[in-house]
Amino acid sequence: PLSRSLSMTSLSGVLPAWEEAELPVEDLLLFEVAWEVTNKVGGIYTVIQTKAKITVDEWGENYYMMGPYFEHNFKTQVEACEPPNPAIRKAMDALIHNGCQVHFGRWLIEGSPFVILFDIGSAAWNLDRWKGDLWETCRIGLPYHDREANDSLILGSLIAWFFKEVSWCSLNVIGHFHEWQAGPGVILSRSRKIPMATVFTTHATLLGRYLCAGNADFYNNLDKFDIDKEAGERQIYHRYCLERAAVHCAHVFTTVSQITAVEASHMLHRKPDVVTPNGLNVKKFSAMHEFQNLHSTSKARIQEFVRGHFYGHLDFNLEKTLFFFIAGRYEFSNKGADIFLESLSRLNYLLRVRNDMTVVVFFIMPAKTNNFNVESLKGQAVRKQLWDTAHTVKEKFGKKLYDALLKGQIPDMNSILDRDDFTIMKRAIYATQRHSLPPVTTHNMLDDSTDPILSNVRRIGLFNSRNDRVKIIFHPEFLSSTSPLLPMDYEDFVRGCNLGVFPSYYEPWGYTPGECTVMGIPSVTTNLSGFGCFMEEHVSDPAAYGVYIVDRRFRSPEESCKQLTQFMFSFCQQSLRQRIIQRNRTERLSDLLDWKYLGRFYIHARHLALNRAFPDKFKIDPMAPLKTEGFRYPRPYSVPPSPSASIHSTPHHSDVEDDDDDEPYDEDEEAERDRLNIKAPFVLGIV
Ligand code: 1S3
Repeated sequence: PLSRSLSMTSLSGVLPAWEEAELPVEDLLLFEVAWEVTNKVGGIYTVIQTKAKITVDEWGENYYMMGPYFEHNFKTQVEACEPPNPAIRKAMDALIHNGCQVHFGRWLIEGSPFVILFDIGSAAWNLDRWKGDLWETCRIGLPYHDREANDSLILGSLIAWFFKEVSWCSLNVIGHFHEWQAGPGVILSRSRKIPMATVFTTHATLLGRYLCAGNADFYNNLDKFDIDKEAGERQIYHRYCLERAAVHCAHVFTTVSQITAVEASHMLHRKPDVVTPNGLNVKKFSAMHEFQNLHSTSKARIQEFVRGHFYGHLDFNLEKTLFFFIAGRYEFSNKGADIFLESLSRLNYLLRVRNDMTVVVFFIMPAKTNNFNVESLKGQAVRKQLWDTAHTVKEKFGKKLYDALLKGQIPDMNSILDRDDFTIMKRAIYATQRHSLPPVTTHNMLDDSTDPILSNVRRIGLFNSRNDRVKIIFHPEFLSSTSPLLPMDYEDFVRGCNLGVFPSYYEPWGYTPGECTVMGIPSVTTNLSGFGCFMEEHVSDPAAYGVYIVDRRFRSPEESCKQLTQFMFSFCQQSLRQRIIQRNRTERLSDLLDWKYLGRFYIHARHLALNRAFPDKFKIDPMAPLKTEGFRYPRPYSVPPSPSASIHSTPHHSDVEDDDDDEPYDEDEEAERDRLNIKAPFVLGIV
């Protein structure tokens, strides 16, 4: 049945339950439009892909996603089928009979949502006419050389046409559009007065991204920018006009975080109606500490890689080595790689003089390369050879030992290995000699001399030399389980690391630290990222839960560097047991990031849009606050109450030092006490 109650129960017993008026979804059709439907470009793909399950659970066969058709994506991700609803079939046919190709199927992801994909190429012959329509409608002109903007107009024109055809059916329609590329769809649908409710969500403003990348003191000057001039100077004025027009055309405007809501108010001149934070599709393991075991297995695989990469220079103790990483789109300063490197050089100094830990830091950011470099591949080959040699000698040794024991003798240990065995072993050891330092990058970089990460590594001198306690590995390609070098997919890699470091300057939401959190891996974020602000708002003492928030808003870059260095150094000072306890705490926050909880903001945005589009039919009190009650995760029971402790906020120090970082620690009792210690709820949501 499509009519479902929209009441949501608390997930874990910690989060508040929530009630919202029931919607007759059987009388409605929901369409969600994004350039990244079945088409991975960046973070929006993650949003719609992970959210699909809860939306299908609510809307069933009345939910459709819409985006561009790309043959490869369709063949690899979509199962073609017939639309179950005759109104959809009819609307598709209207376009198809006019020479525009439209494809329908089920996207093979969790929830298996229906997708309607529009072939941009097949409709491109209409471009000039549609550009004219756009100009007539809202005086926005698109230059011929901007392929992305032209494609977005073709997609938007097809979608508005499709909605026009669907509008003949008796069902009410909601269109939810994501990001400026979906902007023409909402602009044209509204200007043609198609009876439908519309929501537009921005995941980053065009100007915000450009201005931040250009080193502007963005957040202190939000009200001072001459936005039209800035857009013109960057040659994105037409895109900016599409974005701003879409924002103002939609019945409801939303964005992903409070900080981007403030940014949008200045850059787009409309205050978002609802903040719709990004969630994840959280998988819970039946065994409570399974994620700790997965950390252990994945860490062992990373250790193997490190053994190979640092062959001949393995003079650090892998049992006292931590793995840190940064990952994402390669926007050097927006993603905070600049202050990360600076802080690493300071951490290197601190570890050399005050600690016996080593930190291996991975940079996973795609850049232009010419494949893996020989030295990195050789490292793994040498490791494999040493492993084979050890295995051969072990087999021989074991057989001789076994034979001796069968005869009731203890073998002479001095002669159990013969000269040949020693020769094999010596040759294997000689093969590990190297005359260069372990490489900083795993690939041949095309722009080696100008690459920002490598240039800064040269400046701070972190070359993986023997006395460096911070080692750098730059992997300028996304990870894959089929890689010959580091055969792990991203999720397994994250699970094996100790700390994700994401000190972003421009980050409307930022999925990377959230992904760490749901896997129980601590991370560093900032108060300029939507995720960091969200955690600051909903968690008392986030650092105690393994979410370290660097202040990049009210401090100078130098002060932020100092704070980041301190976070990392304190992390290195934790005992093995403390790290285990902290991972348990980190994982406990995952319910807060689950779409099962955060999906309520999307539901609210849709209700508001229906009310604004069809006020007689869908009544809500527009002045009433969002009926979702937020709350604050309490400080973990065992953390000392003094606020000064929150910087370090590691679990309470234990006198007992475990030898095994990976031994699960049963924290049930502590978790229960934390659950009971819930503070008074407060309202969140509407900006
Ligand atoms: C944007 O992708 P990005 O990495 O370019 O959208 C993401 C999804 O909402 C968001 O997490 C991210 O901060 C934005 O920057």
